[in-house]
Amino acid sequence: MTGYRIDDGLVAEHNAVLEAELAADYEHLGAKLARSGRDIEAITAEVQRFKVAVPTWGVGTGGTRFGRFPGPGEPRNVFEKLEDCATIQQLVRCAPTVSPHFPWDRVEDVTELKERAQALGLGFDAVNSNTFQDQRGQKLSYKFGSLTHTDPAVRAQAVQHNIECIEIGRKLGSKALTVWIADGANFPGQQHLTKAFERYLDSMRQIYAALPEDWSVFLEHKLYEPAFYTTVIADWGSSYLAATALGPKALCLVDLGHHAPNVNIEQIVARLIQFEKLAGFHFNDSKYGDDDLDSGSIDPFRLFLVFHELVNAVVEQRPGFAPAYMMDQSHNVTDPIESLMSSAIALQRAYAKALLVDRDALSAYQESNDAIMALETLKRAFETDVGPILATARMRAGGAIDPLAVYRTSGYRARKDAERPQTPNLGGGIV
Ligand code: AOS
Ligand code: ZN
Ligand code: ZN
Repeated sequence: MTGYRIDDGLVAEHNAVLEAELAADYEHLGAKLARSGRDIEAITAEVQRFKVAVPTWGVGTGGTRFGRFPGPGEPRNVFEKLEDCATIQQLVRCAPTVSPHFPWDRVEDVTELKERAQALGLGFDAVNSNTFQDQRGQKLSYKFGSLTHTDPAVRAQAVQHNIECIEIGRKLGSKALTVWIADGANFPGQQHLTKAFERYLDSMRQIYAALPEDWSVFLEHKLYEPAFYTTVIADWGSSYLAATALGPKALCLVDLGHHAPNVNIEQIVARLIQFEKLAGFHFNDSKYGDDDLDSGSIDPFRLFLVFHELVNAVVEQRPGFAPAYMMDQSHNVTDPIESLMSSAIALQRAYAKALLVDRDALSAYQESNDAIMALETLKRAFETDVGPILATARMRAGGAIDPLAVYRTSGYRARKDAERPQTPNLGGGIV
């Protein structure tokens, strides 16, 4: 049974009030861009093509190891999570797929899950496995690792779980499995660094062998946490080595928060594109570590620089370039739906600005070593207010000019609070 949905009439009503003003802003921006040979319509059409997946766990309030403070009307199961994802898509129109997680989203009937998603207009993106926690009734513990555990029986259990995820994903119409493992060590000497990596490769080979023909496996690296001395797949180097050893279906996934502070992520992205190993992204933002803050909330310029590399790849027609985009954020103090909507728009914003870069000029400045003008060229694009493009793209796709305003006016959260009496444990909050 589907609960309350925002009436499309409310979206239309809101848009009607804002439409004239938006048209004027759009026209003004169009004229401005035209002066430098840019066609606003082409940019808007391109922005409309940009899509990002919502992780099912993202619509619940996140948490830290110190606590979780659930908000009202949180989804209590995957079906309710789908409703919230559909609401995000209804208003922003660039998030038509969800990325499920198992076992958090485990259901009796996978076909029902697929059908319920379809009925809400949603598809499925990469499937996420979980061997970083012990589940109730689980035979062997992952306390000391999963795919890299010293005990072959634990490794076999973890491999089996990943294969089950592939099976579920197949039924859902997904095309990729994302593997993030927490395996590592907290103390020097605790783990034989080379043997742990060998065990990882051995386990991943078995998972790789279970991939359907048209599937990929995304290897997600992370510097630290929960292991604090060493993590087996800590960086893009380890990820790249593993992906290369495994074969063409294995690709490296970049979660923006999974690097040491100030690491040049756009350079990592450029390298992975160059060597055809970029799987895609888990978008978020951070000030310190794996903060999982909203995309673009801390360092929008860095996000823009990442998108600049992505647009370069398209313009330069880099082979095998087809990255998967997902948001991986933990919403601790905001309404997750609001955060995800504004984050999706922040990604579109970075993309639109990257599309505005005068690449011919930039290339000439690079060739002549004109550092200041090269930077200016990027800054000119970054500093352009592309808001009218984003709002127009949304409106043309049937979404809201001002998604937050429509969402708040609708009273969606209060309606869900009434519909979804809470049980204490939502599960899956900490990402
Ligand atoms: C963990 O830090 C990672 O970001 C994971 O991508 C993810 O949040 C987790 O696997 C949930 O499925
Ligand atoms: Zn992630
Ligand atoms: Zn993370």
